[in-house]
Amino acid sequence: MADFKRRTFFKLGLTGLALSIVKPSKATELISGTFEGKVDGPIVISTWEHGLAANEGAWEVLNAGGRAIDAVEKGVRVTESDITNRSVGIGGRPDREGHLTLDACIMDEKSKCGAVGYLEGFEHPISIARTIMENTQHVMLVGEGAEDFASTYGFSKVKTPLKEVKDDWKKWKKENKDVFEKPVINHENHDTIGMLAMDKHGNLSGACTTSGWAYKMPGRLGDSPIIGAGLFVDGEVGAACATGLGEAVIRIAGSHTVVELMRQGKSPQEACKMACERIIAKHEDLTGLQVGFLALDKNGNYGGYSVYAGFNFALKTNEKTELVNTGFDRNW
Ligand code: SD4
Repeated sequence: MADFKRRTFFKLGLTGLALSIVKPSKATELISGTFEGKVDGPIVISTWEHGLAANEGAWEVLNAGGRAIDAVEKGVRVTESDITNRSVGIGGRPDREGHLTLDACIMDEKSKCGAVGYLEGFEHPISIARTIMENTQHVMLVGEGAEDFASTYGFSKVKTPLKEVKDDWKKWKKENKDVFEKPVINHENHDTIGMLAMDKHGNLSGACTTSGWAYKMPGRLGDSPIIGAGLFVDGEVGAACATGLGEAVIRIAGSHTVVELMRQGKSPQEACKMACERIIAKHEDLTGLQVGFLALDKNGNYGGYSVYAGFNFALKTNEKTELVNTGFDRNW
């Protein structure tokens, strides 16, 4: 399944921002589902192919009758520890100055949530986000404050970026001297893991974690650590998460929008589609502007949708282990 995704890069004419896009996936033997469905019993869905391994981690908890919040934390930790993954966790790509800064958030069925942003030198931002959720009156800590908090709570430091990632960055810097000296935000690839789960008690939770936009401007936060943008859970309605160009997701409070549409009676897949349509309506130039949403409602209905073709998600239930292509608005 190597070379599953290919990416190319375009510039957004109007804004001058250079944006990343995620190109269509090739079919694999694992793609056998439809992009919407319903299950009884525990379920976990997560973004992209790396979600397959992450779902297995989450499933250990769900299958043992554990809580959705524990499942999503355990699940995305698998991806955070995967040093071959260049868009999540310790293997991620750095910002334009060479600092790998990580963003994550987590939310449970009771609207308890925690988030961490611009975190450098820790392997598991998702667990730090959960520790913030459970041990402070705050929702989000960023930068040095978050790092001090993590150290206080016993998280150990790791050295980032990895040598091979640093070498890539040096090469990028050399080849993009103009961009580096006059930053216009960057133009590299990025994916994220967003995960949604429902446990056997019907409780929903979600997690989202990323290294964000590769070679981003220092200080940039995307949607992934922002509750309501990269992730939103309402235990009485459903849960949603996002991947793709974070700035576009933030502009429409994407995951919150999806959950509110489900509250109004839309199916998860319809809600994801409508959120994509809103993004399309709000952006004059959609060149390379890929965003994908996943959603799961409290009745076990799930779905996904993306602006461009090529977004997929991993699904795991008692009956199924699948990688599923979502519906989309347009081809590349
Ligand atoms: C971000 N939304 O930082 C994240 C990156 C991502 O697929 O999801 N890429 O904007």
